[in-house]
Amino acid sequence: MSSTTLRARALPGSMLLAAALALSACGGGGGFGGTAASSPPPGAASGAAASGPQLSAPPPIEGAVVTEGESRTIKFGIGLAETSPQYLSVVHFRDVLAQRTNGRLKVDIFPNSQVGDDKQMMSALQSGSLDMTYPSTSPATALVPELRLFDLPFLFPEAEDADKVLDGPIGTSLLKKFDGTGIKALAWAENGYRQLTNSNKAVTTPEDVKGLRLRVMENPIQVDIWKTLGANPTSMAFGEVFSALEQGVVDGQENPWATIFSSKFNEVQDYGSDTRHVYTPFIIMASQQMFDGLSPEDQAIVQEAAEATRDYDRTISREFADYAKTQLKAGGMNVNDLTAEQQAAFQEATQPVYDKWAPEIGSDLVAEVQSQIDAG
Ligand code: KDG
Repeated sequence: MSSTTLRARALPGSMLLAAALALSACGGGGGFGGTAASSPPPGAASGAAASGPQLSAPPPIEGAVVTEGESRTIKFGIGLAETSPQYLSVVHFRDVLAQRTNGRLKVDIFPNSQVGDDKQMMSALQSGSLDMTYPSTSPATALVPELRLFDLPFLFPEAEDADKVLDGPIGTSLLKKFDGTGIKALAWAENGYRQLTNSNKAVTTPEDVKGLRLRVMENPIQVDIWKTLGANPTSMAFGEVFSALEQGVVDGQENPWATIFSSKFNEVQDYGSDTRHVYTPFIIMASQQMFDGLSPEDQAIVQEAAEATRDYDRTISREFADYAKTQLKAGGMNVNDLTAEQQAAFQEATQPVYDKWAPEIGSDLVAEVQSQIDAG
């Protein structure tokens, strides 16, 4: 056995709050410069509805209102659909800015990768042609290699372990590593635990993965995880995943249940396995050019709005996860959990990935994260 001990194992906690919300799937516009998605009507998050996920309403918006200052519309692109927790949290971001600036700062939201994939949107921030985006950490590792930390399999036993690391000195220092890249990294948020789907068979053991053609995020550790398990991984931008599954270019993919449901992958995938093999954070980020052009007062408001977005996203992401999994099963997807022993077999089988990449990422950083997790 390698020097690195097996990470702490934990059975997934699963909670689900229940109030009622209809998630409006508003149509998005065309390419960039097209019409921004119309957001759910204000207050929709707290409205009762006959069906739909039961999510907490956004918290009350607090903080001083700054009336004086420039007016502008912030162009905010994301990869996920309007029915995703990510989108709803950007709606909250929009509402916080509107209230705290008395309507001066507006936000046009462009979902569904319509203004580009994660990498394209990040380079648009660097050039100043897009103002904000909210990608997974995995495609951002070319800019900040230390973010590969979050591609390590089975690193965080529970989401609260991730919160502790991300909201502490380690997370703060990782956000600062974007300084000088043309991107202002404002806050973390939650994409969530990744689950495996495919169109061939139920997966309960590493053996079942052998030979599966899988789409993975554009990141060498993601490729390595599935190669190590005997699959045939292909890196691909998120916006191409649905059609690749539909056309049989790949057999499967891996994403949180919320994404699998909100992006309708169940329409082209028959099997889902609760593997929880990686916890992926999101990063809420702005163009440095845009951010530097704001007054100090408006910079503070954008920063505080991003932190409010983080908090709300985490709340509804965790509420939505169990709802999405339940809906996928009800809709006919063959969804299986893994026993603790089965999950341990995946953790054991991916230990070589952890052992290979931890020193590359930084043994001290990985050890510091591990000790924070172990400290409970
Ligand atoms: O907006 C985020 C998406 O573009 C993407 O990062 C989601 O986890 C994701 C994936 O699989 O690419």
